[in-house]
Amino acid sequence: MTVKIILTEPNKILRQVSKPVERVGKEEQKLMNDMLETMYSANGIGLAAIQIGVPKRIIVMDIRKDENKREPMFFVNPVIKNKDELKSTYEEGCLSVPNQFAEIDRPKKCEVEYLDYYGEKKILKAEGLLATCIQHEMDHLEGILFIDYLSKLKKSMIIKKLSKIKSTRIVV
Ligand code: GNR
Ligand code: NI
Repeated sequence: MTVKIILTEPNKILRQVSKPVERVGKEEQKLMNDMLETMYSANGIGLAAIQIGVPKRIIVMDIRKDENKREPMFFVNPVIKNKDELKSTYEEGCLSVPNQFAEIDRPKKCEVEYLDYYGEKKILKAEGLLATCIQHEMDHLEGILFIDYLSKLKKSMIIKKLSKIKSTRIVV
């Protein structure tokens, strides 16, 4: 497993729409392992492949903060089936928008259909942080970042700050 460099805003690659995976093979599994390693080493709870520069519809997540109790989740070609009318607000951050946080409203619950690490079809009912995180990650697959939901002023202030530092960050 390899720790990869996480791309950060305003890197244009993050705005690409990721492509569906045709088959979950060795290459995809290796990518998922690298993504997981990269996510853990950056202390994130989720990571989309595009964040390490690969435009495939693949997400890894582990919303448990406890290092001793890891529960990695893998999502290939995820599709949201049901979105709750009810919204919930969560203070979001993003490894591609370092050190910036904002409250974002998203559907409180959702159902996700996806392929797992072994290419098997699964359905997950998510709520709370899990629902927030999966929706945040699925936005990455469409080239969307949480700052896109903020006012023009707030968004441009964040991009201005980030533009001053290097556009890539080495994750140790
Ligand atoms: O590590 C992360 N934490 C987080 C907190 C609230 C809402 C979403 C997230 S996802 C983020 C990792 C990341 O950027 N994934 O794309
Ligand atoms: Ni993110």
